[in-house]
Amino acid sequence: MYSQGLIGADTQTHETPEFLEAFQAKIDSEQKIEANDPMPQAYRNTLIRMISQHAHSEIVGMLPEGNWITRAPTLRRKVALLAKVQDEGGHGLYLYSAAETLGVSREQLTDELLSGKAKYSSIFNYPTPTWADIGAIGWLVDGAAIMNQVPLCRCSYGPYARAMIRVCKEESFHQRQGYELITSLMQGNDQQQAMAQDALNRWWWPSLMMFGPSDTDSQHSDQSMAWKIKRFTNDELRQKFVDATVPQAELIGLTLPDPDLRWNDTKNGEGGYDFGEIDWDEFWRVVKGHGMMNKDRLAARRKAHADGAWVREAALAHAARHATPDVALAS
Ligand code: FAQ
Repeated sequence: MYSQGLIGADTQTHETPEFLEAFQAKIDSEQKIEANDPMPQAYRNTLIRMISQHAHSEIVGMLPEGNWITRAPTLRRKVALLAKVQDEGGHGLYLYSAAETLGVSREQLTDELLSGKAKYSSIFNYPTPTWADIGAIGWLVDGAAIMNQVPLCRCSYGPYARAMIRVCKEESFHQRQGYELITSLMQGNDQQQAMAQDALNRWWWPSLMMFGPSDTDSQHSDQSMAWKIKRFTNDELRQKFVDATVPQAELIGLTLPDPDLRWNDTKNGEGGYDFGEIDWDEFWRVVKGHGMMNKDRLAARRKAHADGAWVREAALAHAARHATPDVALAS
């Protein structure tokens, strides 16, 4: 359980059955819960867990693409990539701020990431060895992120829902730049086309894993759906992503690396793609810290934090100086 900071400390509740019933009725009538509203401790903890994991994902998620900023093939590509990676950093900051409204401090969240205690999305533990990976990330990873995050704009917790609106607008640009990049490679020579196909082969399954465990194994979905934090289950969103992405791949001549993929007219009553079994052992291995890049990602974040120590010290010294009128006047 997260310790409470100052914000939210006066919103501790006695969770009587009447209180819980009234809270659920508020959720059911689609009213937003705001930072200073009373809320069950379990609702607060779920949001802190989910929003902070999301914030960490955005920050760690800058690393795989950041790897290519100095090697982008043209100035135009470099400008787009720089803007995208910077956007992801911004998303992390909005999300840490949204988590702070629940009474947890940014320092605590940062410590949990750097100590390896906190989770972040499995997808960012895969390497980016070729330029085509940048296209695949924008197209698939941001595409999956949008599928998951558009419903979060209707999350019952107001500060998270509002942060998601801007995040989704930016993710939409990211997805388009990725798909456009992959499309350009597919219009290029044999080697470029092979590079695009190889990137799709490596990113397809990890992108499907981003949506989390299947509904039968998801621990939190039922309660989060009842609280209208999540609006769709993990499997529902994964299916929507597959249905939207397969035609995009086919349009530009790419082949999905799944022999079991085929259109099924009767799926879920409205048609959809059947697809192969996800390698859940791989998913849990990566989530538990044993993916290809977990150690490098954490090492990079720890180094960035240590290198930034002087900035934090200078900012705090500046704030302290200006918070003391006598010192400010004397200077
Ligand atoms: N990786 O019971 P559920 C992005 C954990 S942002 C690692 O189903 P829940 C933008 C889960 O935390 C990507 N762990 O959990 C970008 C839980 O563990 P816990 C991040 C995972 O919360 C693009 C356990 O498994 N997006 O890509 C993963 O109901 C490009 C059981 O799972 C968000 O965070 C995973 N993939 O559903 C940035 C969106 N999946 O906490 C840079 C908000 C599950 O009990 C470049 N989050 N786990 O220890 C969500 O929608 C949900 O939290 C889910 C998981 C869907 C991720």
